[in-house]
Formats: sequence, structure tokens, C-alpha cells
Amino acid sequence: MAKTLKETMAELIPGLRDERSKLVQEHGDKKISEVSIAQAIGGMRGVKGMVCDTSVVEPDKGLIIRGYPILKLTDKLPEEIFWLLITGKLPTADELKLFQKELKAAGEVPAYVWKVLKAMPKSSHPMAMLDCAILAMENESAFRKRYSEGMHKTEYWEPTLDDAMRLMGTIHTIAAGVYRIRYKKGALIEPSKRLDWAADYAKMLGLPPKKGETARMMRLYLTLHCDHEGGNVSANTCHTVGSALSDAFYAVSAGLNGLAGPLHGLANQECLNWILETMERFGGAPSEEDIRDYAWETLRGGKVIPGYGHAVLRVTDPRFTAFNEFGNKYLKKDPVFQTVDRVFRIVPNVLKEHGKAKNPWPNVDAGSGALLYYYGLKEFQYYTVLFSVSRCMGMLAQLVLNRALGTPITRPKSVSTRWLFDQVK
Ligand code: CMX
Repeated sequence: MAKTLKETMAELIPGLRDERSKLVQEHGDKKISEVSIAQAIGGMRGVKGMVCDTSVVEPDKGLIIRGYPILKLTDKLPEEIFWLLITGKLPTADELKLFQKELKAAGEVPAYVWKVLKAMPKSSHPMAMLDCAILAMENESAFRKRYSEGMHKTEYWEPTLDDAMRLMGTIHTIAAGVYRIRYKKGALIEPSKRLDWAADYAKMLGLPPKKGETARMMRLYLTLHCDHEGGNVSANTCHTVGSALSDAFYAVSAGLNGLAGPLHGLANQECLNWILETMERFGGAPSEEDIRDYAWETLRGGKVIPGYGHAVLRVTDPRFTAFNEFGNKYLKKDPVFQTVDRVFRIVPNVLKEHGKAKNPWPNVDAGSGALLYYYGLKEFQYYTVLFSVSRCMGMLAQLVLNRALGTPITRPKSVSTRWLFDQVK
């Protein structure tokens, strides 16, 4: 008989704990990184100072989830990806079915969450609405309840997984509700009993199904954004907050507040904005020459070209490649997609000539907006909410694993600028 996710984790955790304590006992004093002054001042770029097993980002390969390059996972359901992130293996067909059933069972959104959302100002950013809703749901936390009852620390991961299931079961419904409330799309649409996570989300948003293509696009979108190792702003924030034993609702909403920044997840709203501005300026799909001029104008204005560059990657993001392949298959003639494709041919050379960005290639955000726009999501302020629904998987998987392994509270040492000057005297 198929095992639940919790039963599977209960079997895995003792081995993971042994492996980690052996590593620390036998090799704990070995050095894995050095820190220069430039790194301490420059956002700790490249400093190896935390552990994340769910995924790695190789500068020349991109995202690898538990050993699978992301382009090998594009036909999977996000539910399978969540299972993979957390256990290290893809689920069997029976495990997947059981897991989907458990997610549906955890899917009731408390009525007070809708009241909170409906009470927010009409002009609220959809990310502020999503984060408030998640924080409001902290009231549901199994971890907080069990902790106040006095649970043993080896059990911390169990109610954390319950919280993760509760969040995974509801976040797509809440996110769809944010869309319908914020953009006055009419009554909320109930979750379905039979659709998979992504298809249900697309349906609850109220998007036209386009013969199943919208659900297919949504599965791809939610799979591609699921995780990006541990040091990015949202994952790192979620980890730090969670390390204080704040429960999953506190930790994930904190991580998502970081995702709401224009240099991180908000870049996808900025990207489509930039593409549409270009089209408006030139009265339709711009020529390569027009794009070059507009890119230089953006750079001269002291602004970044959204969707290009990355702190770790040094090649075209394979997630961009996956969106581009999907676009070429299903919406090749769409003018917005054509503009994205043309921008890809021009902007890397402009950035190289500009000479500042270490990586002139597109990241995940450069390609996703055109697809969302085509399938009926025209409100690009909402795009980071979609990113959030997906990234919730990576943050929760990392949180459960850290609880299981008893990762201690995060507390790096800071130094003053005066101290740095003293070092180089
Ligand atoms: N356009 C213009 N300038 C850029 C640039 C871009 N797309 N990408 C980097 N640069 C600039 C930086 O602003 C920096 O300039 P200063 O020295 O004047 O500060 C210089 O190039 C060096 O930056 P870097 O080391 O190459 O990049 P960072 O690691 O500092 O920053 C990132 C990475 C993503 C924030 C940056 O490339 C950027 O701002 N890109 C546009 C926003 C974007 O697409 N963000 C989404 C990231 C994806 C994600 O969140 O997963």
C-alpha cells in the first residue's frame, strides 16, 4: 500500500540525521569558504555558509532539483515536484494519488481569511494581500499548538509538515481569491474535487481553459518556479525566520515579503511592463533596432533591464528556455511573445556592451509574463503571486527538512566598517 508523505519522511529522517551528525563529528572543522571584504559588503555573494538539499543552482547549468536538471522535469505535476523536493525521490503513481487526496483534505480556507482580504484597501498590492492572508492563517498552526503543549524537539518536523500541507492545500485557493477580490472578477470560485493543483488554480482564477492549454501552462509555471537553492532572498529569509522556530505561516509569509521586491520576484511584473512599454512606444511589436534603442534608454536612465542578469547564473536560465519552448509551440504568432523573443536576441549584447552586469542572459522572469498575458492574466501586478504559490513548495520543503535535522537558529557574525578598516591597516 502507498505511504503518505509523513510516513515516507518518518522512514527517511533517522538516516538523514545520522548522516549529518557523522559529517559534523568527523569533518566539522574543515573550511569550505573564505570571505573577502567585498563579499561582506556585497551581499555575501558566493559565500558558502548554509546548507540546502532541495536544489542547487550551478552557474553554468541552472536549477538542478535533487539531481534532476529542471528541463528534465517539465512534464511533471507540481505535486510530484513537492514530493521530490522534500523526499529526494519522485513519488510512485499511488503515492501521488494519496498525496493529492491529502492536499485536498487540507484545503479549506477559514472564513476569517476572506474577511481580512475583503477589508484591505482596494489599491493594495496583490502580494501584500497574499502575505496578509498567510499570516492570518497562522491561527491554524499545528506547530504552535504542539509547541505550547510541550513537544519533544525530535518531533518538531511532524507538525511543521502538517502546517506545510495546510499551506500547500490552501495557497492556490487563497491566491485565486486575491485575484478575484482585487480585480473585481466576481464571486470566488470553489476548488474542485478532481482537478490537480495547477489546473484547479487556473480554474479558480477564472481563466479561459483554451482546450486545456491554460492548465498545461500553469503546471509548467508552478513547476519551474518551485525552488532555487537556499541563499536567494525569499528562501534565506524563510529559513532565518523559521530557524527561530517561528511556524511555517510566519516563515513563509516573511519569505514572500522578500519575493515582493523588484530585484527578486517582482521582476516578473516589471518585465512584462517593460515589454508592453516598448510595444506602446513603437506602436506594436518593435524592431530589433527599436529594442536596442529602448534598452539603452533604460540603462542611461539608471534603471535595470528586468528579467536579465542573475546573482548566481552565468548562462541563459533553463527556466527561460522552457517558457520560450512552450511559447514557440503554442503562441508563436502572439505579438507580445514575439517581442520577448526579439528582446532575447538583442538585450544580452546591449548588456555586454554596457559592461556592468556579470550575467547578460535572461532569467526566469524574462519569459513567463508573455505566456500569462496570452492565457488571460493581464494584470501584471499579480504575477508575483503566481511565483509565490510555486515558491511556497521550495520554502516549505526546506523548512520541514531543517526542522527534521534540528538546524540551529541562524546567527552570522556582523562586523563594523571600523573593524574592517582596522583589519587592512
Ligand atoms: N540591467 C542593468 N544593470 C544590471 C542588470 C540588468 N538586468 N543586472 C545587473 N546589472 C548591474 C547591477 O545593477 C550592478 O550595477 P552597480 O555596480 O551599478 O550596482 C552591476 O550590474 C553588477 O551586478 P551583478 O553582480 O551582475 O548582479 P547582482 O548579483 O548584484 O544582482 C540581479 C542580480 C538579479 C538583482 C540583477 O541582475 C538585476 O537587478 N536584474 C534585473 C532584475 C531581475 O531580473 N531580477 C530577477 C532575478 C531572478 C530571481 O529573483 O530569481
